[in-house]
Amino acid sequence: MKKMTTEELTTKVTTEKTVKKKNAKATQTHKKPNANATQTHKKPAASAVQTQKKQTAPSFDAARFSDSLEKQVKKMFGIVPNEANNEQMYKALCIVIKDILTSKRFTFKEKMRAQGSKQVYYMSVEFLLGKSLKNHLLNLGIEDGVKGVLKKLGFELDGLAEIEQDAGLGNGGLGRLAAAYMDALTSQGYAATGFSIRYDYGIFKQKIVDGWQLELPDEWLDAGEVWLAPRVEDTFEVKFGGRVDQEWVDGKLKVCHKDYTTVLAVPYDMNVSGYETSAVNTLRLWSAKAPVDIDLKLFAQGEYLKALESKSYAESITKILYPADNHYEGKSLRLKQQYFFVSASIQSIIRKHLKYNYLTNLHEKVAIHINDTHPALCVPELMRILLDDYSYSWDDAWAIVAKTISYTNHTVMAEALERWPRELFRTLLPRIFQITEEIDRRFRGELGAFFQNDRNAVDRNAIIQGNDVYMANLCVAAAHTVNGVSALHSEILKESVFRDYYIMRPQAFTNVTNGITHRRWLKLANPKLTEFLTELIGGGFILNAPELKKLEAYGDDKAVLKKLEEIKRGNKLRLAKYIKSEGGIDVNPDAIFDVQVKRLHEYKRQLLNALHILNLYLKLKENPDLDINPRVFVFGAKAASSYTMAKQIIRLIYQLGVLINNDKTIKDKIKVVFLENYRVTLAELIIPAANVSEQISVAGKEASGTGNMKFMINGAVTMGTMDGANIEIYENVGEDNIFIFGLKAHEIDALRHAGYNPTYYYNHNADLKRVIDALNAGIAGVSFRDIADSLTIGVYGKADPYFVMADFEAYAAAQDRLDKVYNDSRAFNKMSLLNIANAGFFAADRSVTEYADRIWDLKKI
Ligand code: 26Q
Repeated sequence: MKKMTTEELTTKVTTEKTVKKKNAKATQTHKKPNANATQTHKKPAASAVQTQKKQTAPSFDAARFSDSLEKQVKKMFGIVPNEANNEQMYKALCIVIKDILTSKRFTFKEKMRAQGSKQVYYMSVEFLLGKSLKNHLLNLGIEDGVKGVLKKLGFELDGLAEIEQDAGLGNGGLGRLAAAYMDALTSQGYAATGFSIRYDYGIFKQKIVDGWQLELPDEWLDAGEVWLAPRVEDTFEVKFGGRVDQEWVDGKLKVCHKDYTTVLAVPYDMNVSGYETSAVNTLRLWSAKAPVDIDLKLFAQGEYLKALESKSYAESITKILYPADNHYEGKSLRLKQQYFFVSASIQSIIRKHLKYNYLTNLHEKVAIHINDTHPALCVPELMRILLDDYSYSWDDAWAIVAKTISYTNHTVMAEALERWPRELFRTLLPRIFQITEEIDRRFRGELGAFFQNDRNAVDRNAIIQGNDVYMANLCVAAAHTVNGVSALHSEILKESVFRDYYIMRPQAFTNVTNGITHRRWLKLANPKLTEFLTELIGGGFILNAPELKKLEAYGDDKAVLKKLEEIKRGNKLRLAKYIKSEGGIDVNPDAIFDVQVKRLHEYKRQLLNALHILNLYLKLKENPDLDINPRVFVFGAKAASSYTMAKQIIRLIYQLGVLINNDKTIKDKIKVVFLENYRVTLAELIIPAANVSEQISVAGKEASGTGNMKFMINGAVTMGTMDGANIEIYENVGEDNIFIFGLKAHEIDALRHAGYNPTYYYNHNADLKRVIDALNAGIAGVSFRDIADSLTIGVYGKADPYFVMADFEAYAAAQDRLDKVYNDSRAFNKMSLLNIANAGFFAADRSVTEYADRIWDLKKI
């Protein structure tokens, strides 16, 4: 097969989408509701009134709710509501909401049972949920009602909601996506269960001290445990270590796993609510527990530490979330975590299925989805149960597995692909390893047959290669469908990462572009904007995001544009207050708020942003009257604890703040703010306040990105490269409403191929040279020679592996363009409006519907 160039890839993606968009435009029927828009948004449309009414569900019974709350306070704390403090009221309120959801869940389960419906099981080591209280109230449509009840009792909902801590059971994009999909699946009325780990400690709390990142433990359970319901009766055993023998049992040769260590998996269930639906789904989190707390025999012999060993072995498994994102490390505890939650989940799926069904029809009732390779052990674990516990033949078992499991890939970066050392795997999971070896043996046979015994083709695609087990290969070999998370990413998978597999089985590959929970990012995070949109175009977009398109009709309406600007300014003021109270920095709400918030990684190129800021600063020093709009550069990012360069980049941004924010000579033209402990809740404050969304990864590396979508729907304009979902944002919003710069994926490949020389740019761009020299000389007294070296000569290996130097000039030019456009506030506001209007495609509701239709074969209940 002819290899497509990445250039063709980008153009292919682009043209396909353009055609689709043109068609969509052609069939678009809605018209601008009223020519006199100033009037229009004063007089709410009839549909808006309806939606607003719907918001406080007619079924809300304030007296009953108040009564339940009172009873709960009494039961939990033995007091009456006006004796309760905020913490007590918060906990009681959460329990009342949890009970409402649980009773809805009963009804929903009955419906599912009656319909014998198929379910999807979404397996993910991360679910980055954020806060739940307000989200449940929004979904149940009782926010206003509950506010009223609390008021009467002398409490403020907002005050109570602040007590909740983020459930940070994830690092970033992949974890947030899993949470978004549970919400969307539920809102769409699909039956879905999420499976993951009940980490005692979520993603660390970040403190910045003198520019250094410090990591503190995140004890989310203190305020988060109220949402969990232990289901001790559904505890399962998970077996580690030991050896595998074969024994004759009842005339049959049986596999016997012996001398293993048992860990108990105890489930804690969380309700997942959806918007205006009778559906309530479950997120099941497994916690590890030892079968006995203490070994009495050893204790009696005086072996006190040994007597406690099994307890600490077990409990370490679900103690903490690994804080690394897009980086693989072969830690045995991590492998234990993966097998632990996978084994418990698969056992639980099978037990439930067998209540009403036979195993042979598993795929008719069950779809198992693997979120990245972390749950890949689902494959051998399901095989193990079918073979060892239910005596299936290999071929029959494999047929079931292959029809049931699907897999999403989230990265093409080599350092993020999981590869477990064979010996570690074999010792920790001897039976699972045997099965994996057999899968590999048979798969090698298939590869050999297909590639006519081309040894290289077999070796490079096998599951076990040398001393390593390649988890992505295991997933692709087993899954009936493999998908990428944006159009470009899915093309790259087919053309490079999984090229041979694609040639073998093209029908197995597809794309599902990521989506976001637009209700959280609009209605919860930006209520003023939501209210205004509802006045203009009705509230239909809340359930059906593509209706945002109706907003296009107001693109030239001065009053609407002005109002949008006012709302944005209000959100900027809210953020400015936070910046002042957290960091003591004064920022001007009339400046451009230019934001880059996401995990810190070199490929995401926060460094490119920092170099541009430094460049601007040096220009301002030369000419304090430089004609630019005032700008506030806002950053938020956690770095993996062992990622030295990432931490150094945080320090650079911090030092830029020290240098720039205190320099009176530049007349407050620019400010730099690094907000510590970026998390979902902080994103809800920052994103609605952004004018500019920085999405500047090196092309070909960001699988999709989802922050880009959250900014877009909140009216920020993207400054971005042609990478991941930026390409689809570009397609949807049109080239005039986005700032695109830099090398395309195929150009990056070509440059890499030709031999990339970053010092060329140093020598040929005077601005860049000055910036790099300044890093060497020091920023506010701290030298950043290591960063400068990494860009020019290379510290560990190649210099500038993410092409910062190559894209610098184009980036600076795009920033200049943006600054010029901002001079015309109407033009900029129109861009902002068109971004909101065209963000509908990026709703998770659309993504999960695609998964349901094209991958899981799932019907709404
Ligand atoms: C693996 C093994 C050992 C330790 C850690 C890991 C690990 C953990 C987390 C590897 C990767 C992750 C997370 C990856 C991630 O968040 N990827 C992002 O997924 C988003 C949702 O699809 C995309 O939008 C982003 O582009 C992608 O970077």
